[in-house]
Amino acid sequence: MNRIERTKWFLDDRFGMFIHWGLYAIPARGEWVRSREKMSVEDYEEFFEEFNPTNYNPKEWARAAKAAGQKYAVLTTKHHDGFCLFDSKLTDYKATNTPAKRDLIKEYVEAFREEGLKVGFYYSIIDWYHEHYPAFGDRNHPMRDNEDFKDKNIDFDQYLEYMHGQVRELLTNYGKIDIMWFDFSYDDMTGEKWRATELINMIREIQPDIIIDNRLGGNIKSSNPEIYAGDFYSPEQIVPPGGIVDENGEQIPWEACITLNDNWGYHSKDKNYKSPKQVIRTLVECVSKNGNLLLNVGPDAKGLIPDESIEILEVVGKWMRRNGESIYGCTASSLPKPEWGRYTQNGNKLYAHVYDRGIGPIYFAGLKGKIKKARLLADGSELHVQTPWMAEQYSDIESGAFINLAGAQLPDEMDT
Ligand code: FHN
Repeated sequence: MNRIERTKWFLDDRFGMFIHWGLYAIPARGEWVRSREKMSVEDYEEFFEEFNPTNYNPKEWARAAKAAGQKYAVLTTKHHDGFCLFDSKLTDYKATNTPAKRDLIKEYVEAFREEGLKVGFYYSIIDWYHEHYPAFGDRNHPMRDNEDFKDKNIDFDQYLEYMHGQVRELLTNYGKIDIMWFDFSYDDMTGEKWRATELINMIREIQPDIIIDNRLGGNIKSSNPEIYAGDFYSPEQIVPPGGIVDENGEQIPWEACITLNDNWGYHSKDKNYKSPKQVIRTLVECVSKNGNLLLNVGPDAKGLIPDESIEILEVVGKWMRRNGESIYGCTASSLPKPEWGRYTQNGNKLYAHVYDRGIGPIYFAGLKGKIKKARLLADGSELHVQTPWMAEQYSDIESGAFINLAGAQLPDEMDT
């Protein structure tokens, strides 16, 4: 199966849930808290000793994602702090050894599959806990600066054996997995420094259909990418202005990962949430540029997705129930971006996302005589293709068409 075949479902689904969860939910100051605050192993250990998310019910998470219109999810199996949410046989630093005594990943996979969502694993190739993970390059991770290793006998290959072994565990012990989301290469720590070709060959052997992001390194834009360049590009906290193409101008699958507030992991004081309208327009913008949106939630230490996130997802879901046809299976349109909003397209169906209705009918450049009928997606009501009186006087619009929105209440204007 090639990349086009592997990513077809992904490009149809368009909208997923990212979930950052782990010990860092207890200090509740984001997933980099240990590094940023230079906590000692002992300081951070207390969170390991107390981690017990009594309200963790991934069925609730799955239902929230499904109701929001999300078709897949990616959950952190291990973040940079090295703590494993799964019952790895290669470490004691795992959820089954905390008061939780649960394989949190097993429960996640079962719950999301039961709701019909595809499941993905996020796995950090950076590891601040493993004794043989040193810092490389000038982007030392404060918890592992060279001072820590001056007198220690580091054998990085032992870390790589551990890392590859855990990826094998994850892709062997939990059934079919749809996405492997690695995070992240940097400076000279990229590609074969992770023994990436060997790792990808192993992954493809165990889960041939799985899709993999581009963060093992390698140049996915190259017409002859390294085997570990991945199946999709993973822009973060940005929608690439012109989408993403390779050196031949061919579309590359991509997925923008975006936080709902300013943190990936739970941060109890971060109330800077995006509005539902911002989320919906970001989703439309991604699809209008041939991309996906992976929207993040950071559950708290009890295992609950914050109420603010749930409320946003509920409004997004209400919009998706009316307008999801303009997202799922859609791509960019070949038409130039209209003044009043954005286009998405699916075959001969063109979807007009009208952000600014202006006055009078809205104008569709280049579509004179090409619009057979128009319907308001939100309620299926008929809209009239209507050339306004005197329009012929404006030569620049002679190739255009007009649709009269008079009386139509646009989704943005509805109470969603
Ligand atoms: O350092 C991580 C960060 O904590 C978060 O997981 C994001 C999500 O894509 N990735 C890295 C930053 O690029």
